[in-house]
Amino acid sequence: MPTNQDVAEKLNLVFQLMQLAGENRFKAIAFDKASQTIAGLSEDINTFIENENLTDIKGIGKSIAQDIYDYAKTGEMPVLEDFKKKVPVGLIKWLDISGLGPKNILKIHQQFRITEIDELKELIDNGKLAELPGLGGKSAEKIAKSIEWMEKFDERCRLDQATVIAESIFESLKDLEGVQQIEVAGSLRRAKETIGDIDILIAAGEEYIPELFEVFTNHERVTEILGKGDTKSSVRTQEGRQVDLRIVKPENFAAALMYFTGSKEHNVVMRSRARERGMSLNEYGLYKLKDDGETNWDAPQPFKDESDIYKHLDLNWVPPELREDRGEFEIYENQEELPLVQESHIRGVIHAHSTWSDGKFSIKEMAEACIERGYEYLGISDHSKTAAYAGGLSVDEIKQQWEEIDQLNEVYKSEGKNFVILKGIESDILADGNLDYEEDVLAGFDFVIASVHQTLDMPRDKMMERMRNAIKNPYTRILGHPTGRLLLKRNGSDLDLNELVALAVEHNTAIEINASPWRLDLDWSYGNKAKEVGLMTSINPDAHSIDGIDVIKYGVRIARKGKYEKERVLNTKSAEEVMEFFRAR
Ligand code: DGT
Ligand code: CA
Ligand code: CA
Ligand code: ZN
Repeated sequence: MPTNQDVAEKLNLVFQLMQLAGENRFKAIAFDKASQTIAGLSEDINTFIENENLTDIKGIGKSIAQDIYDYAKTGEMPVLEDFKKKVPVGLIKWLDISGLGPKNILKIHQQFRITEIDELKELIDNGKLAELPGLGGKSAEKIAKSIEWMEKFDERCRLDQATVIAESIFESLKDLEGVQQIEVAGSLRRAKETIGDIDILIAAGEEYIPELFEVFTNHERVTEILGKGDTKSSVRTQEGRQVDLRIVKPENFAAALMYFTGSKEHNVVMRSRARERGMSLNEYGLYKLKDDGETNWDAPQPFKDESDIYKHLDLNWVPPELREDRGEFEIYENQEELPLVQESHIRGVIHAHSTWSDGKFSIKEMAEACIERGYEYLGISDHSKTAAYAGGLSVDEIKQQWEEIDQLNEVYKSEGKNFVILKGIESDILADGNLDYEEDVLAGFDFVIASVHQTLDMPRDKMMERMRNAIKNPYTRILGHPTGRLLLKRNGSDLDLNELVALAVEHNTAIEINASPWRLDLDWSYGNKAKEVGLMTSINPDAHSIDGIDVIKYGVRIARKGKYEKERVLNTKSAEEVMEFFRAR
């Protein structure tokens, strides 16, 4: 019996090979989407296979369903075998080489019969690639450079890394002459947890383009110019990130912004909504369709911003974070907006470490940093005793810490400050799901965050059992970083997160969105389930330093992406309301 992962991988392979084979883009994207859906599916795919109801899963059409049935029955997926005959699997890696599109990859392969990147490097070194018609020495050099970079740097980076780079380039461009509008687009505007390349879009008159590109390619972060055309220029920064700058005519800006914000999946639905309404949507605008179904470029539909374009398609404006084709169309067809959480709603900090365990600053210093930032409370949660490597607290130390917190709170009170420190702990979830202290100790905290820090790789059923016990524990008020993943470094525990979300609601426990850009855990993609069952979350910085408090902004973006309304974010509430939630058990 195939696992969900097996099926997802096979479908992804089809997607990649289709790209290489120059197959119709929509067809290819359908496989990509089906693959992602199944990888994120909480139920066992075999249940659907046995019941022959795969098409009940959103994003799985009839034909892909058939491919999966065939695969389950025979161990082979005919569509995949077909494409494997057309293009060798080894070429997939080549798709990551910037400056080398699927067409050229296939051409090189057919000419030289090679499939490995090492062989490609050899071809470049001995000058053979440059002799291939249509390529030349310049391209060969560029490809060599790309390979070098690719091997040196990961293909994606974290949200915070991309944000820092994008902000500095954005700042250097935004006030230049001729810039009428400027926005970051792509996955960064959508707040994906990892970013491939950074996309920036400018509206400017044609006469300004050369100078704008000049400034862009001379930015201090830029180490290499990957491409420079009439309207698009790409660079590599010293961090190894690619940044694309596109400059469009002011009248095309809104359509281009929508197009380059994506996601691809969102765009596909938008385009089909346009066609259903006799229109064609592209990166330039919205146009009437001619009788033969072609775009009538002489019949543009008026719009001044993204919102107008959505209106034409009977939708309200969709916040960029939600543009993933995960239910946003149903929502914004009917609703003006969702009351999503915003950074300005956050009133306090929950989940922070101090020098009592592995934090860099004292409780007082952390508290002062919170006050400076306008927060009304700080929920200190140092590590518990089992986390000895992280300076976990003994029962004695806990008592001393409580005294310190009481004293500090006295001072704030006498000074008339609207600020309070809450006594928490980040208790390890032990292997059997128990918390780390006896009941009488646990009862003394204002709140307990329960987190797994060791043995993350138990089999799914064992891990679920462990989590279930932790959630059922009446002292658990927040489940911390549920999967334990470290983005681009380590996969998290194997868990049924949909079930976990439901369990948390059943036991009136919150699950945090750990705002550390390494984690962003709980993942936003469980937001639909969370919304359905009414999960309470808390956007927690897991701060180990003062700077560490400021990652809350990434957590907010991920929470928005997960469709969390302000109401369902614990730390948008007052200290009293938060305490009420902690006590309600
Ligand atoms: P990334 O860079 O991998 O983190 O993800 P994105 O979403 O930024 O992707 P990117 O940079 O390749 O393209 C930016 C946006 O442009 C993408 O979200 C949607 C749009 N776009 C690019 N290529 C296509 C395409 O082939 N079809 C459609 N529908 N949209 C595309
Ligand atoms: Ca991008
Ligand atoms: Ca891009
Ligand atoms: Zn932790």
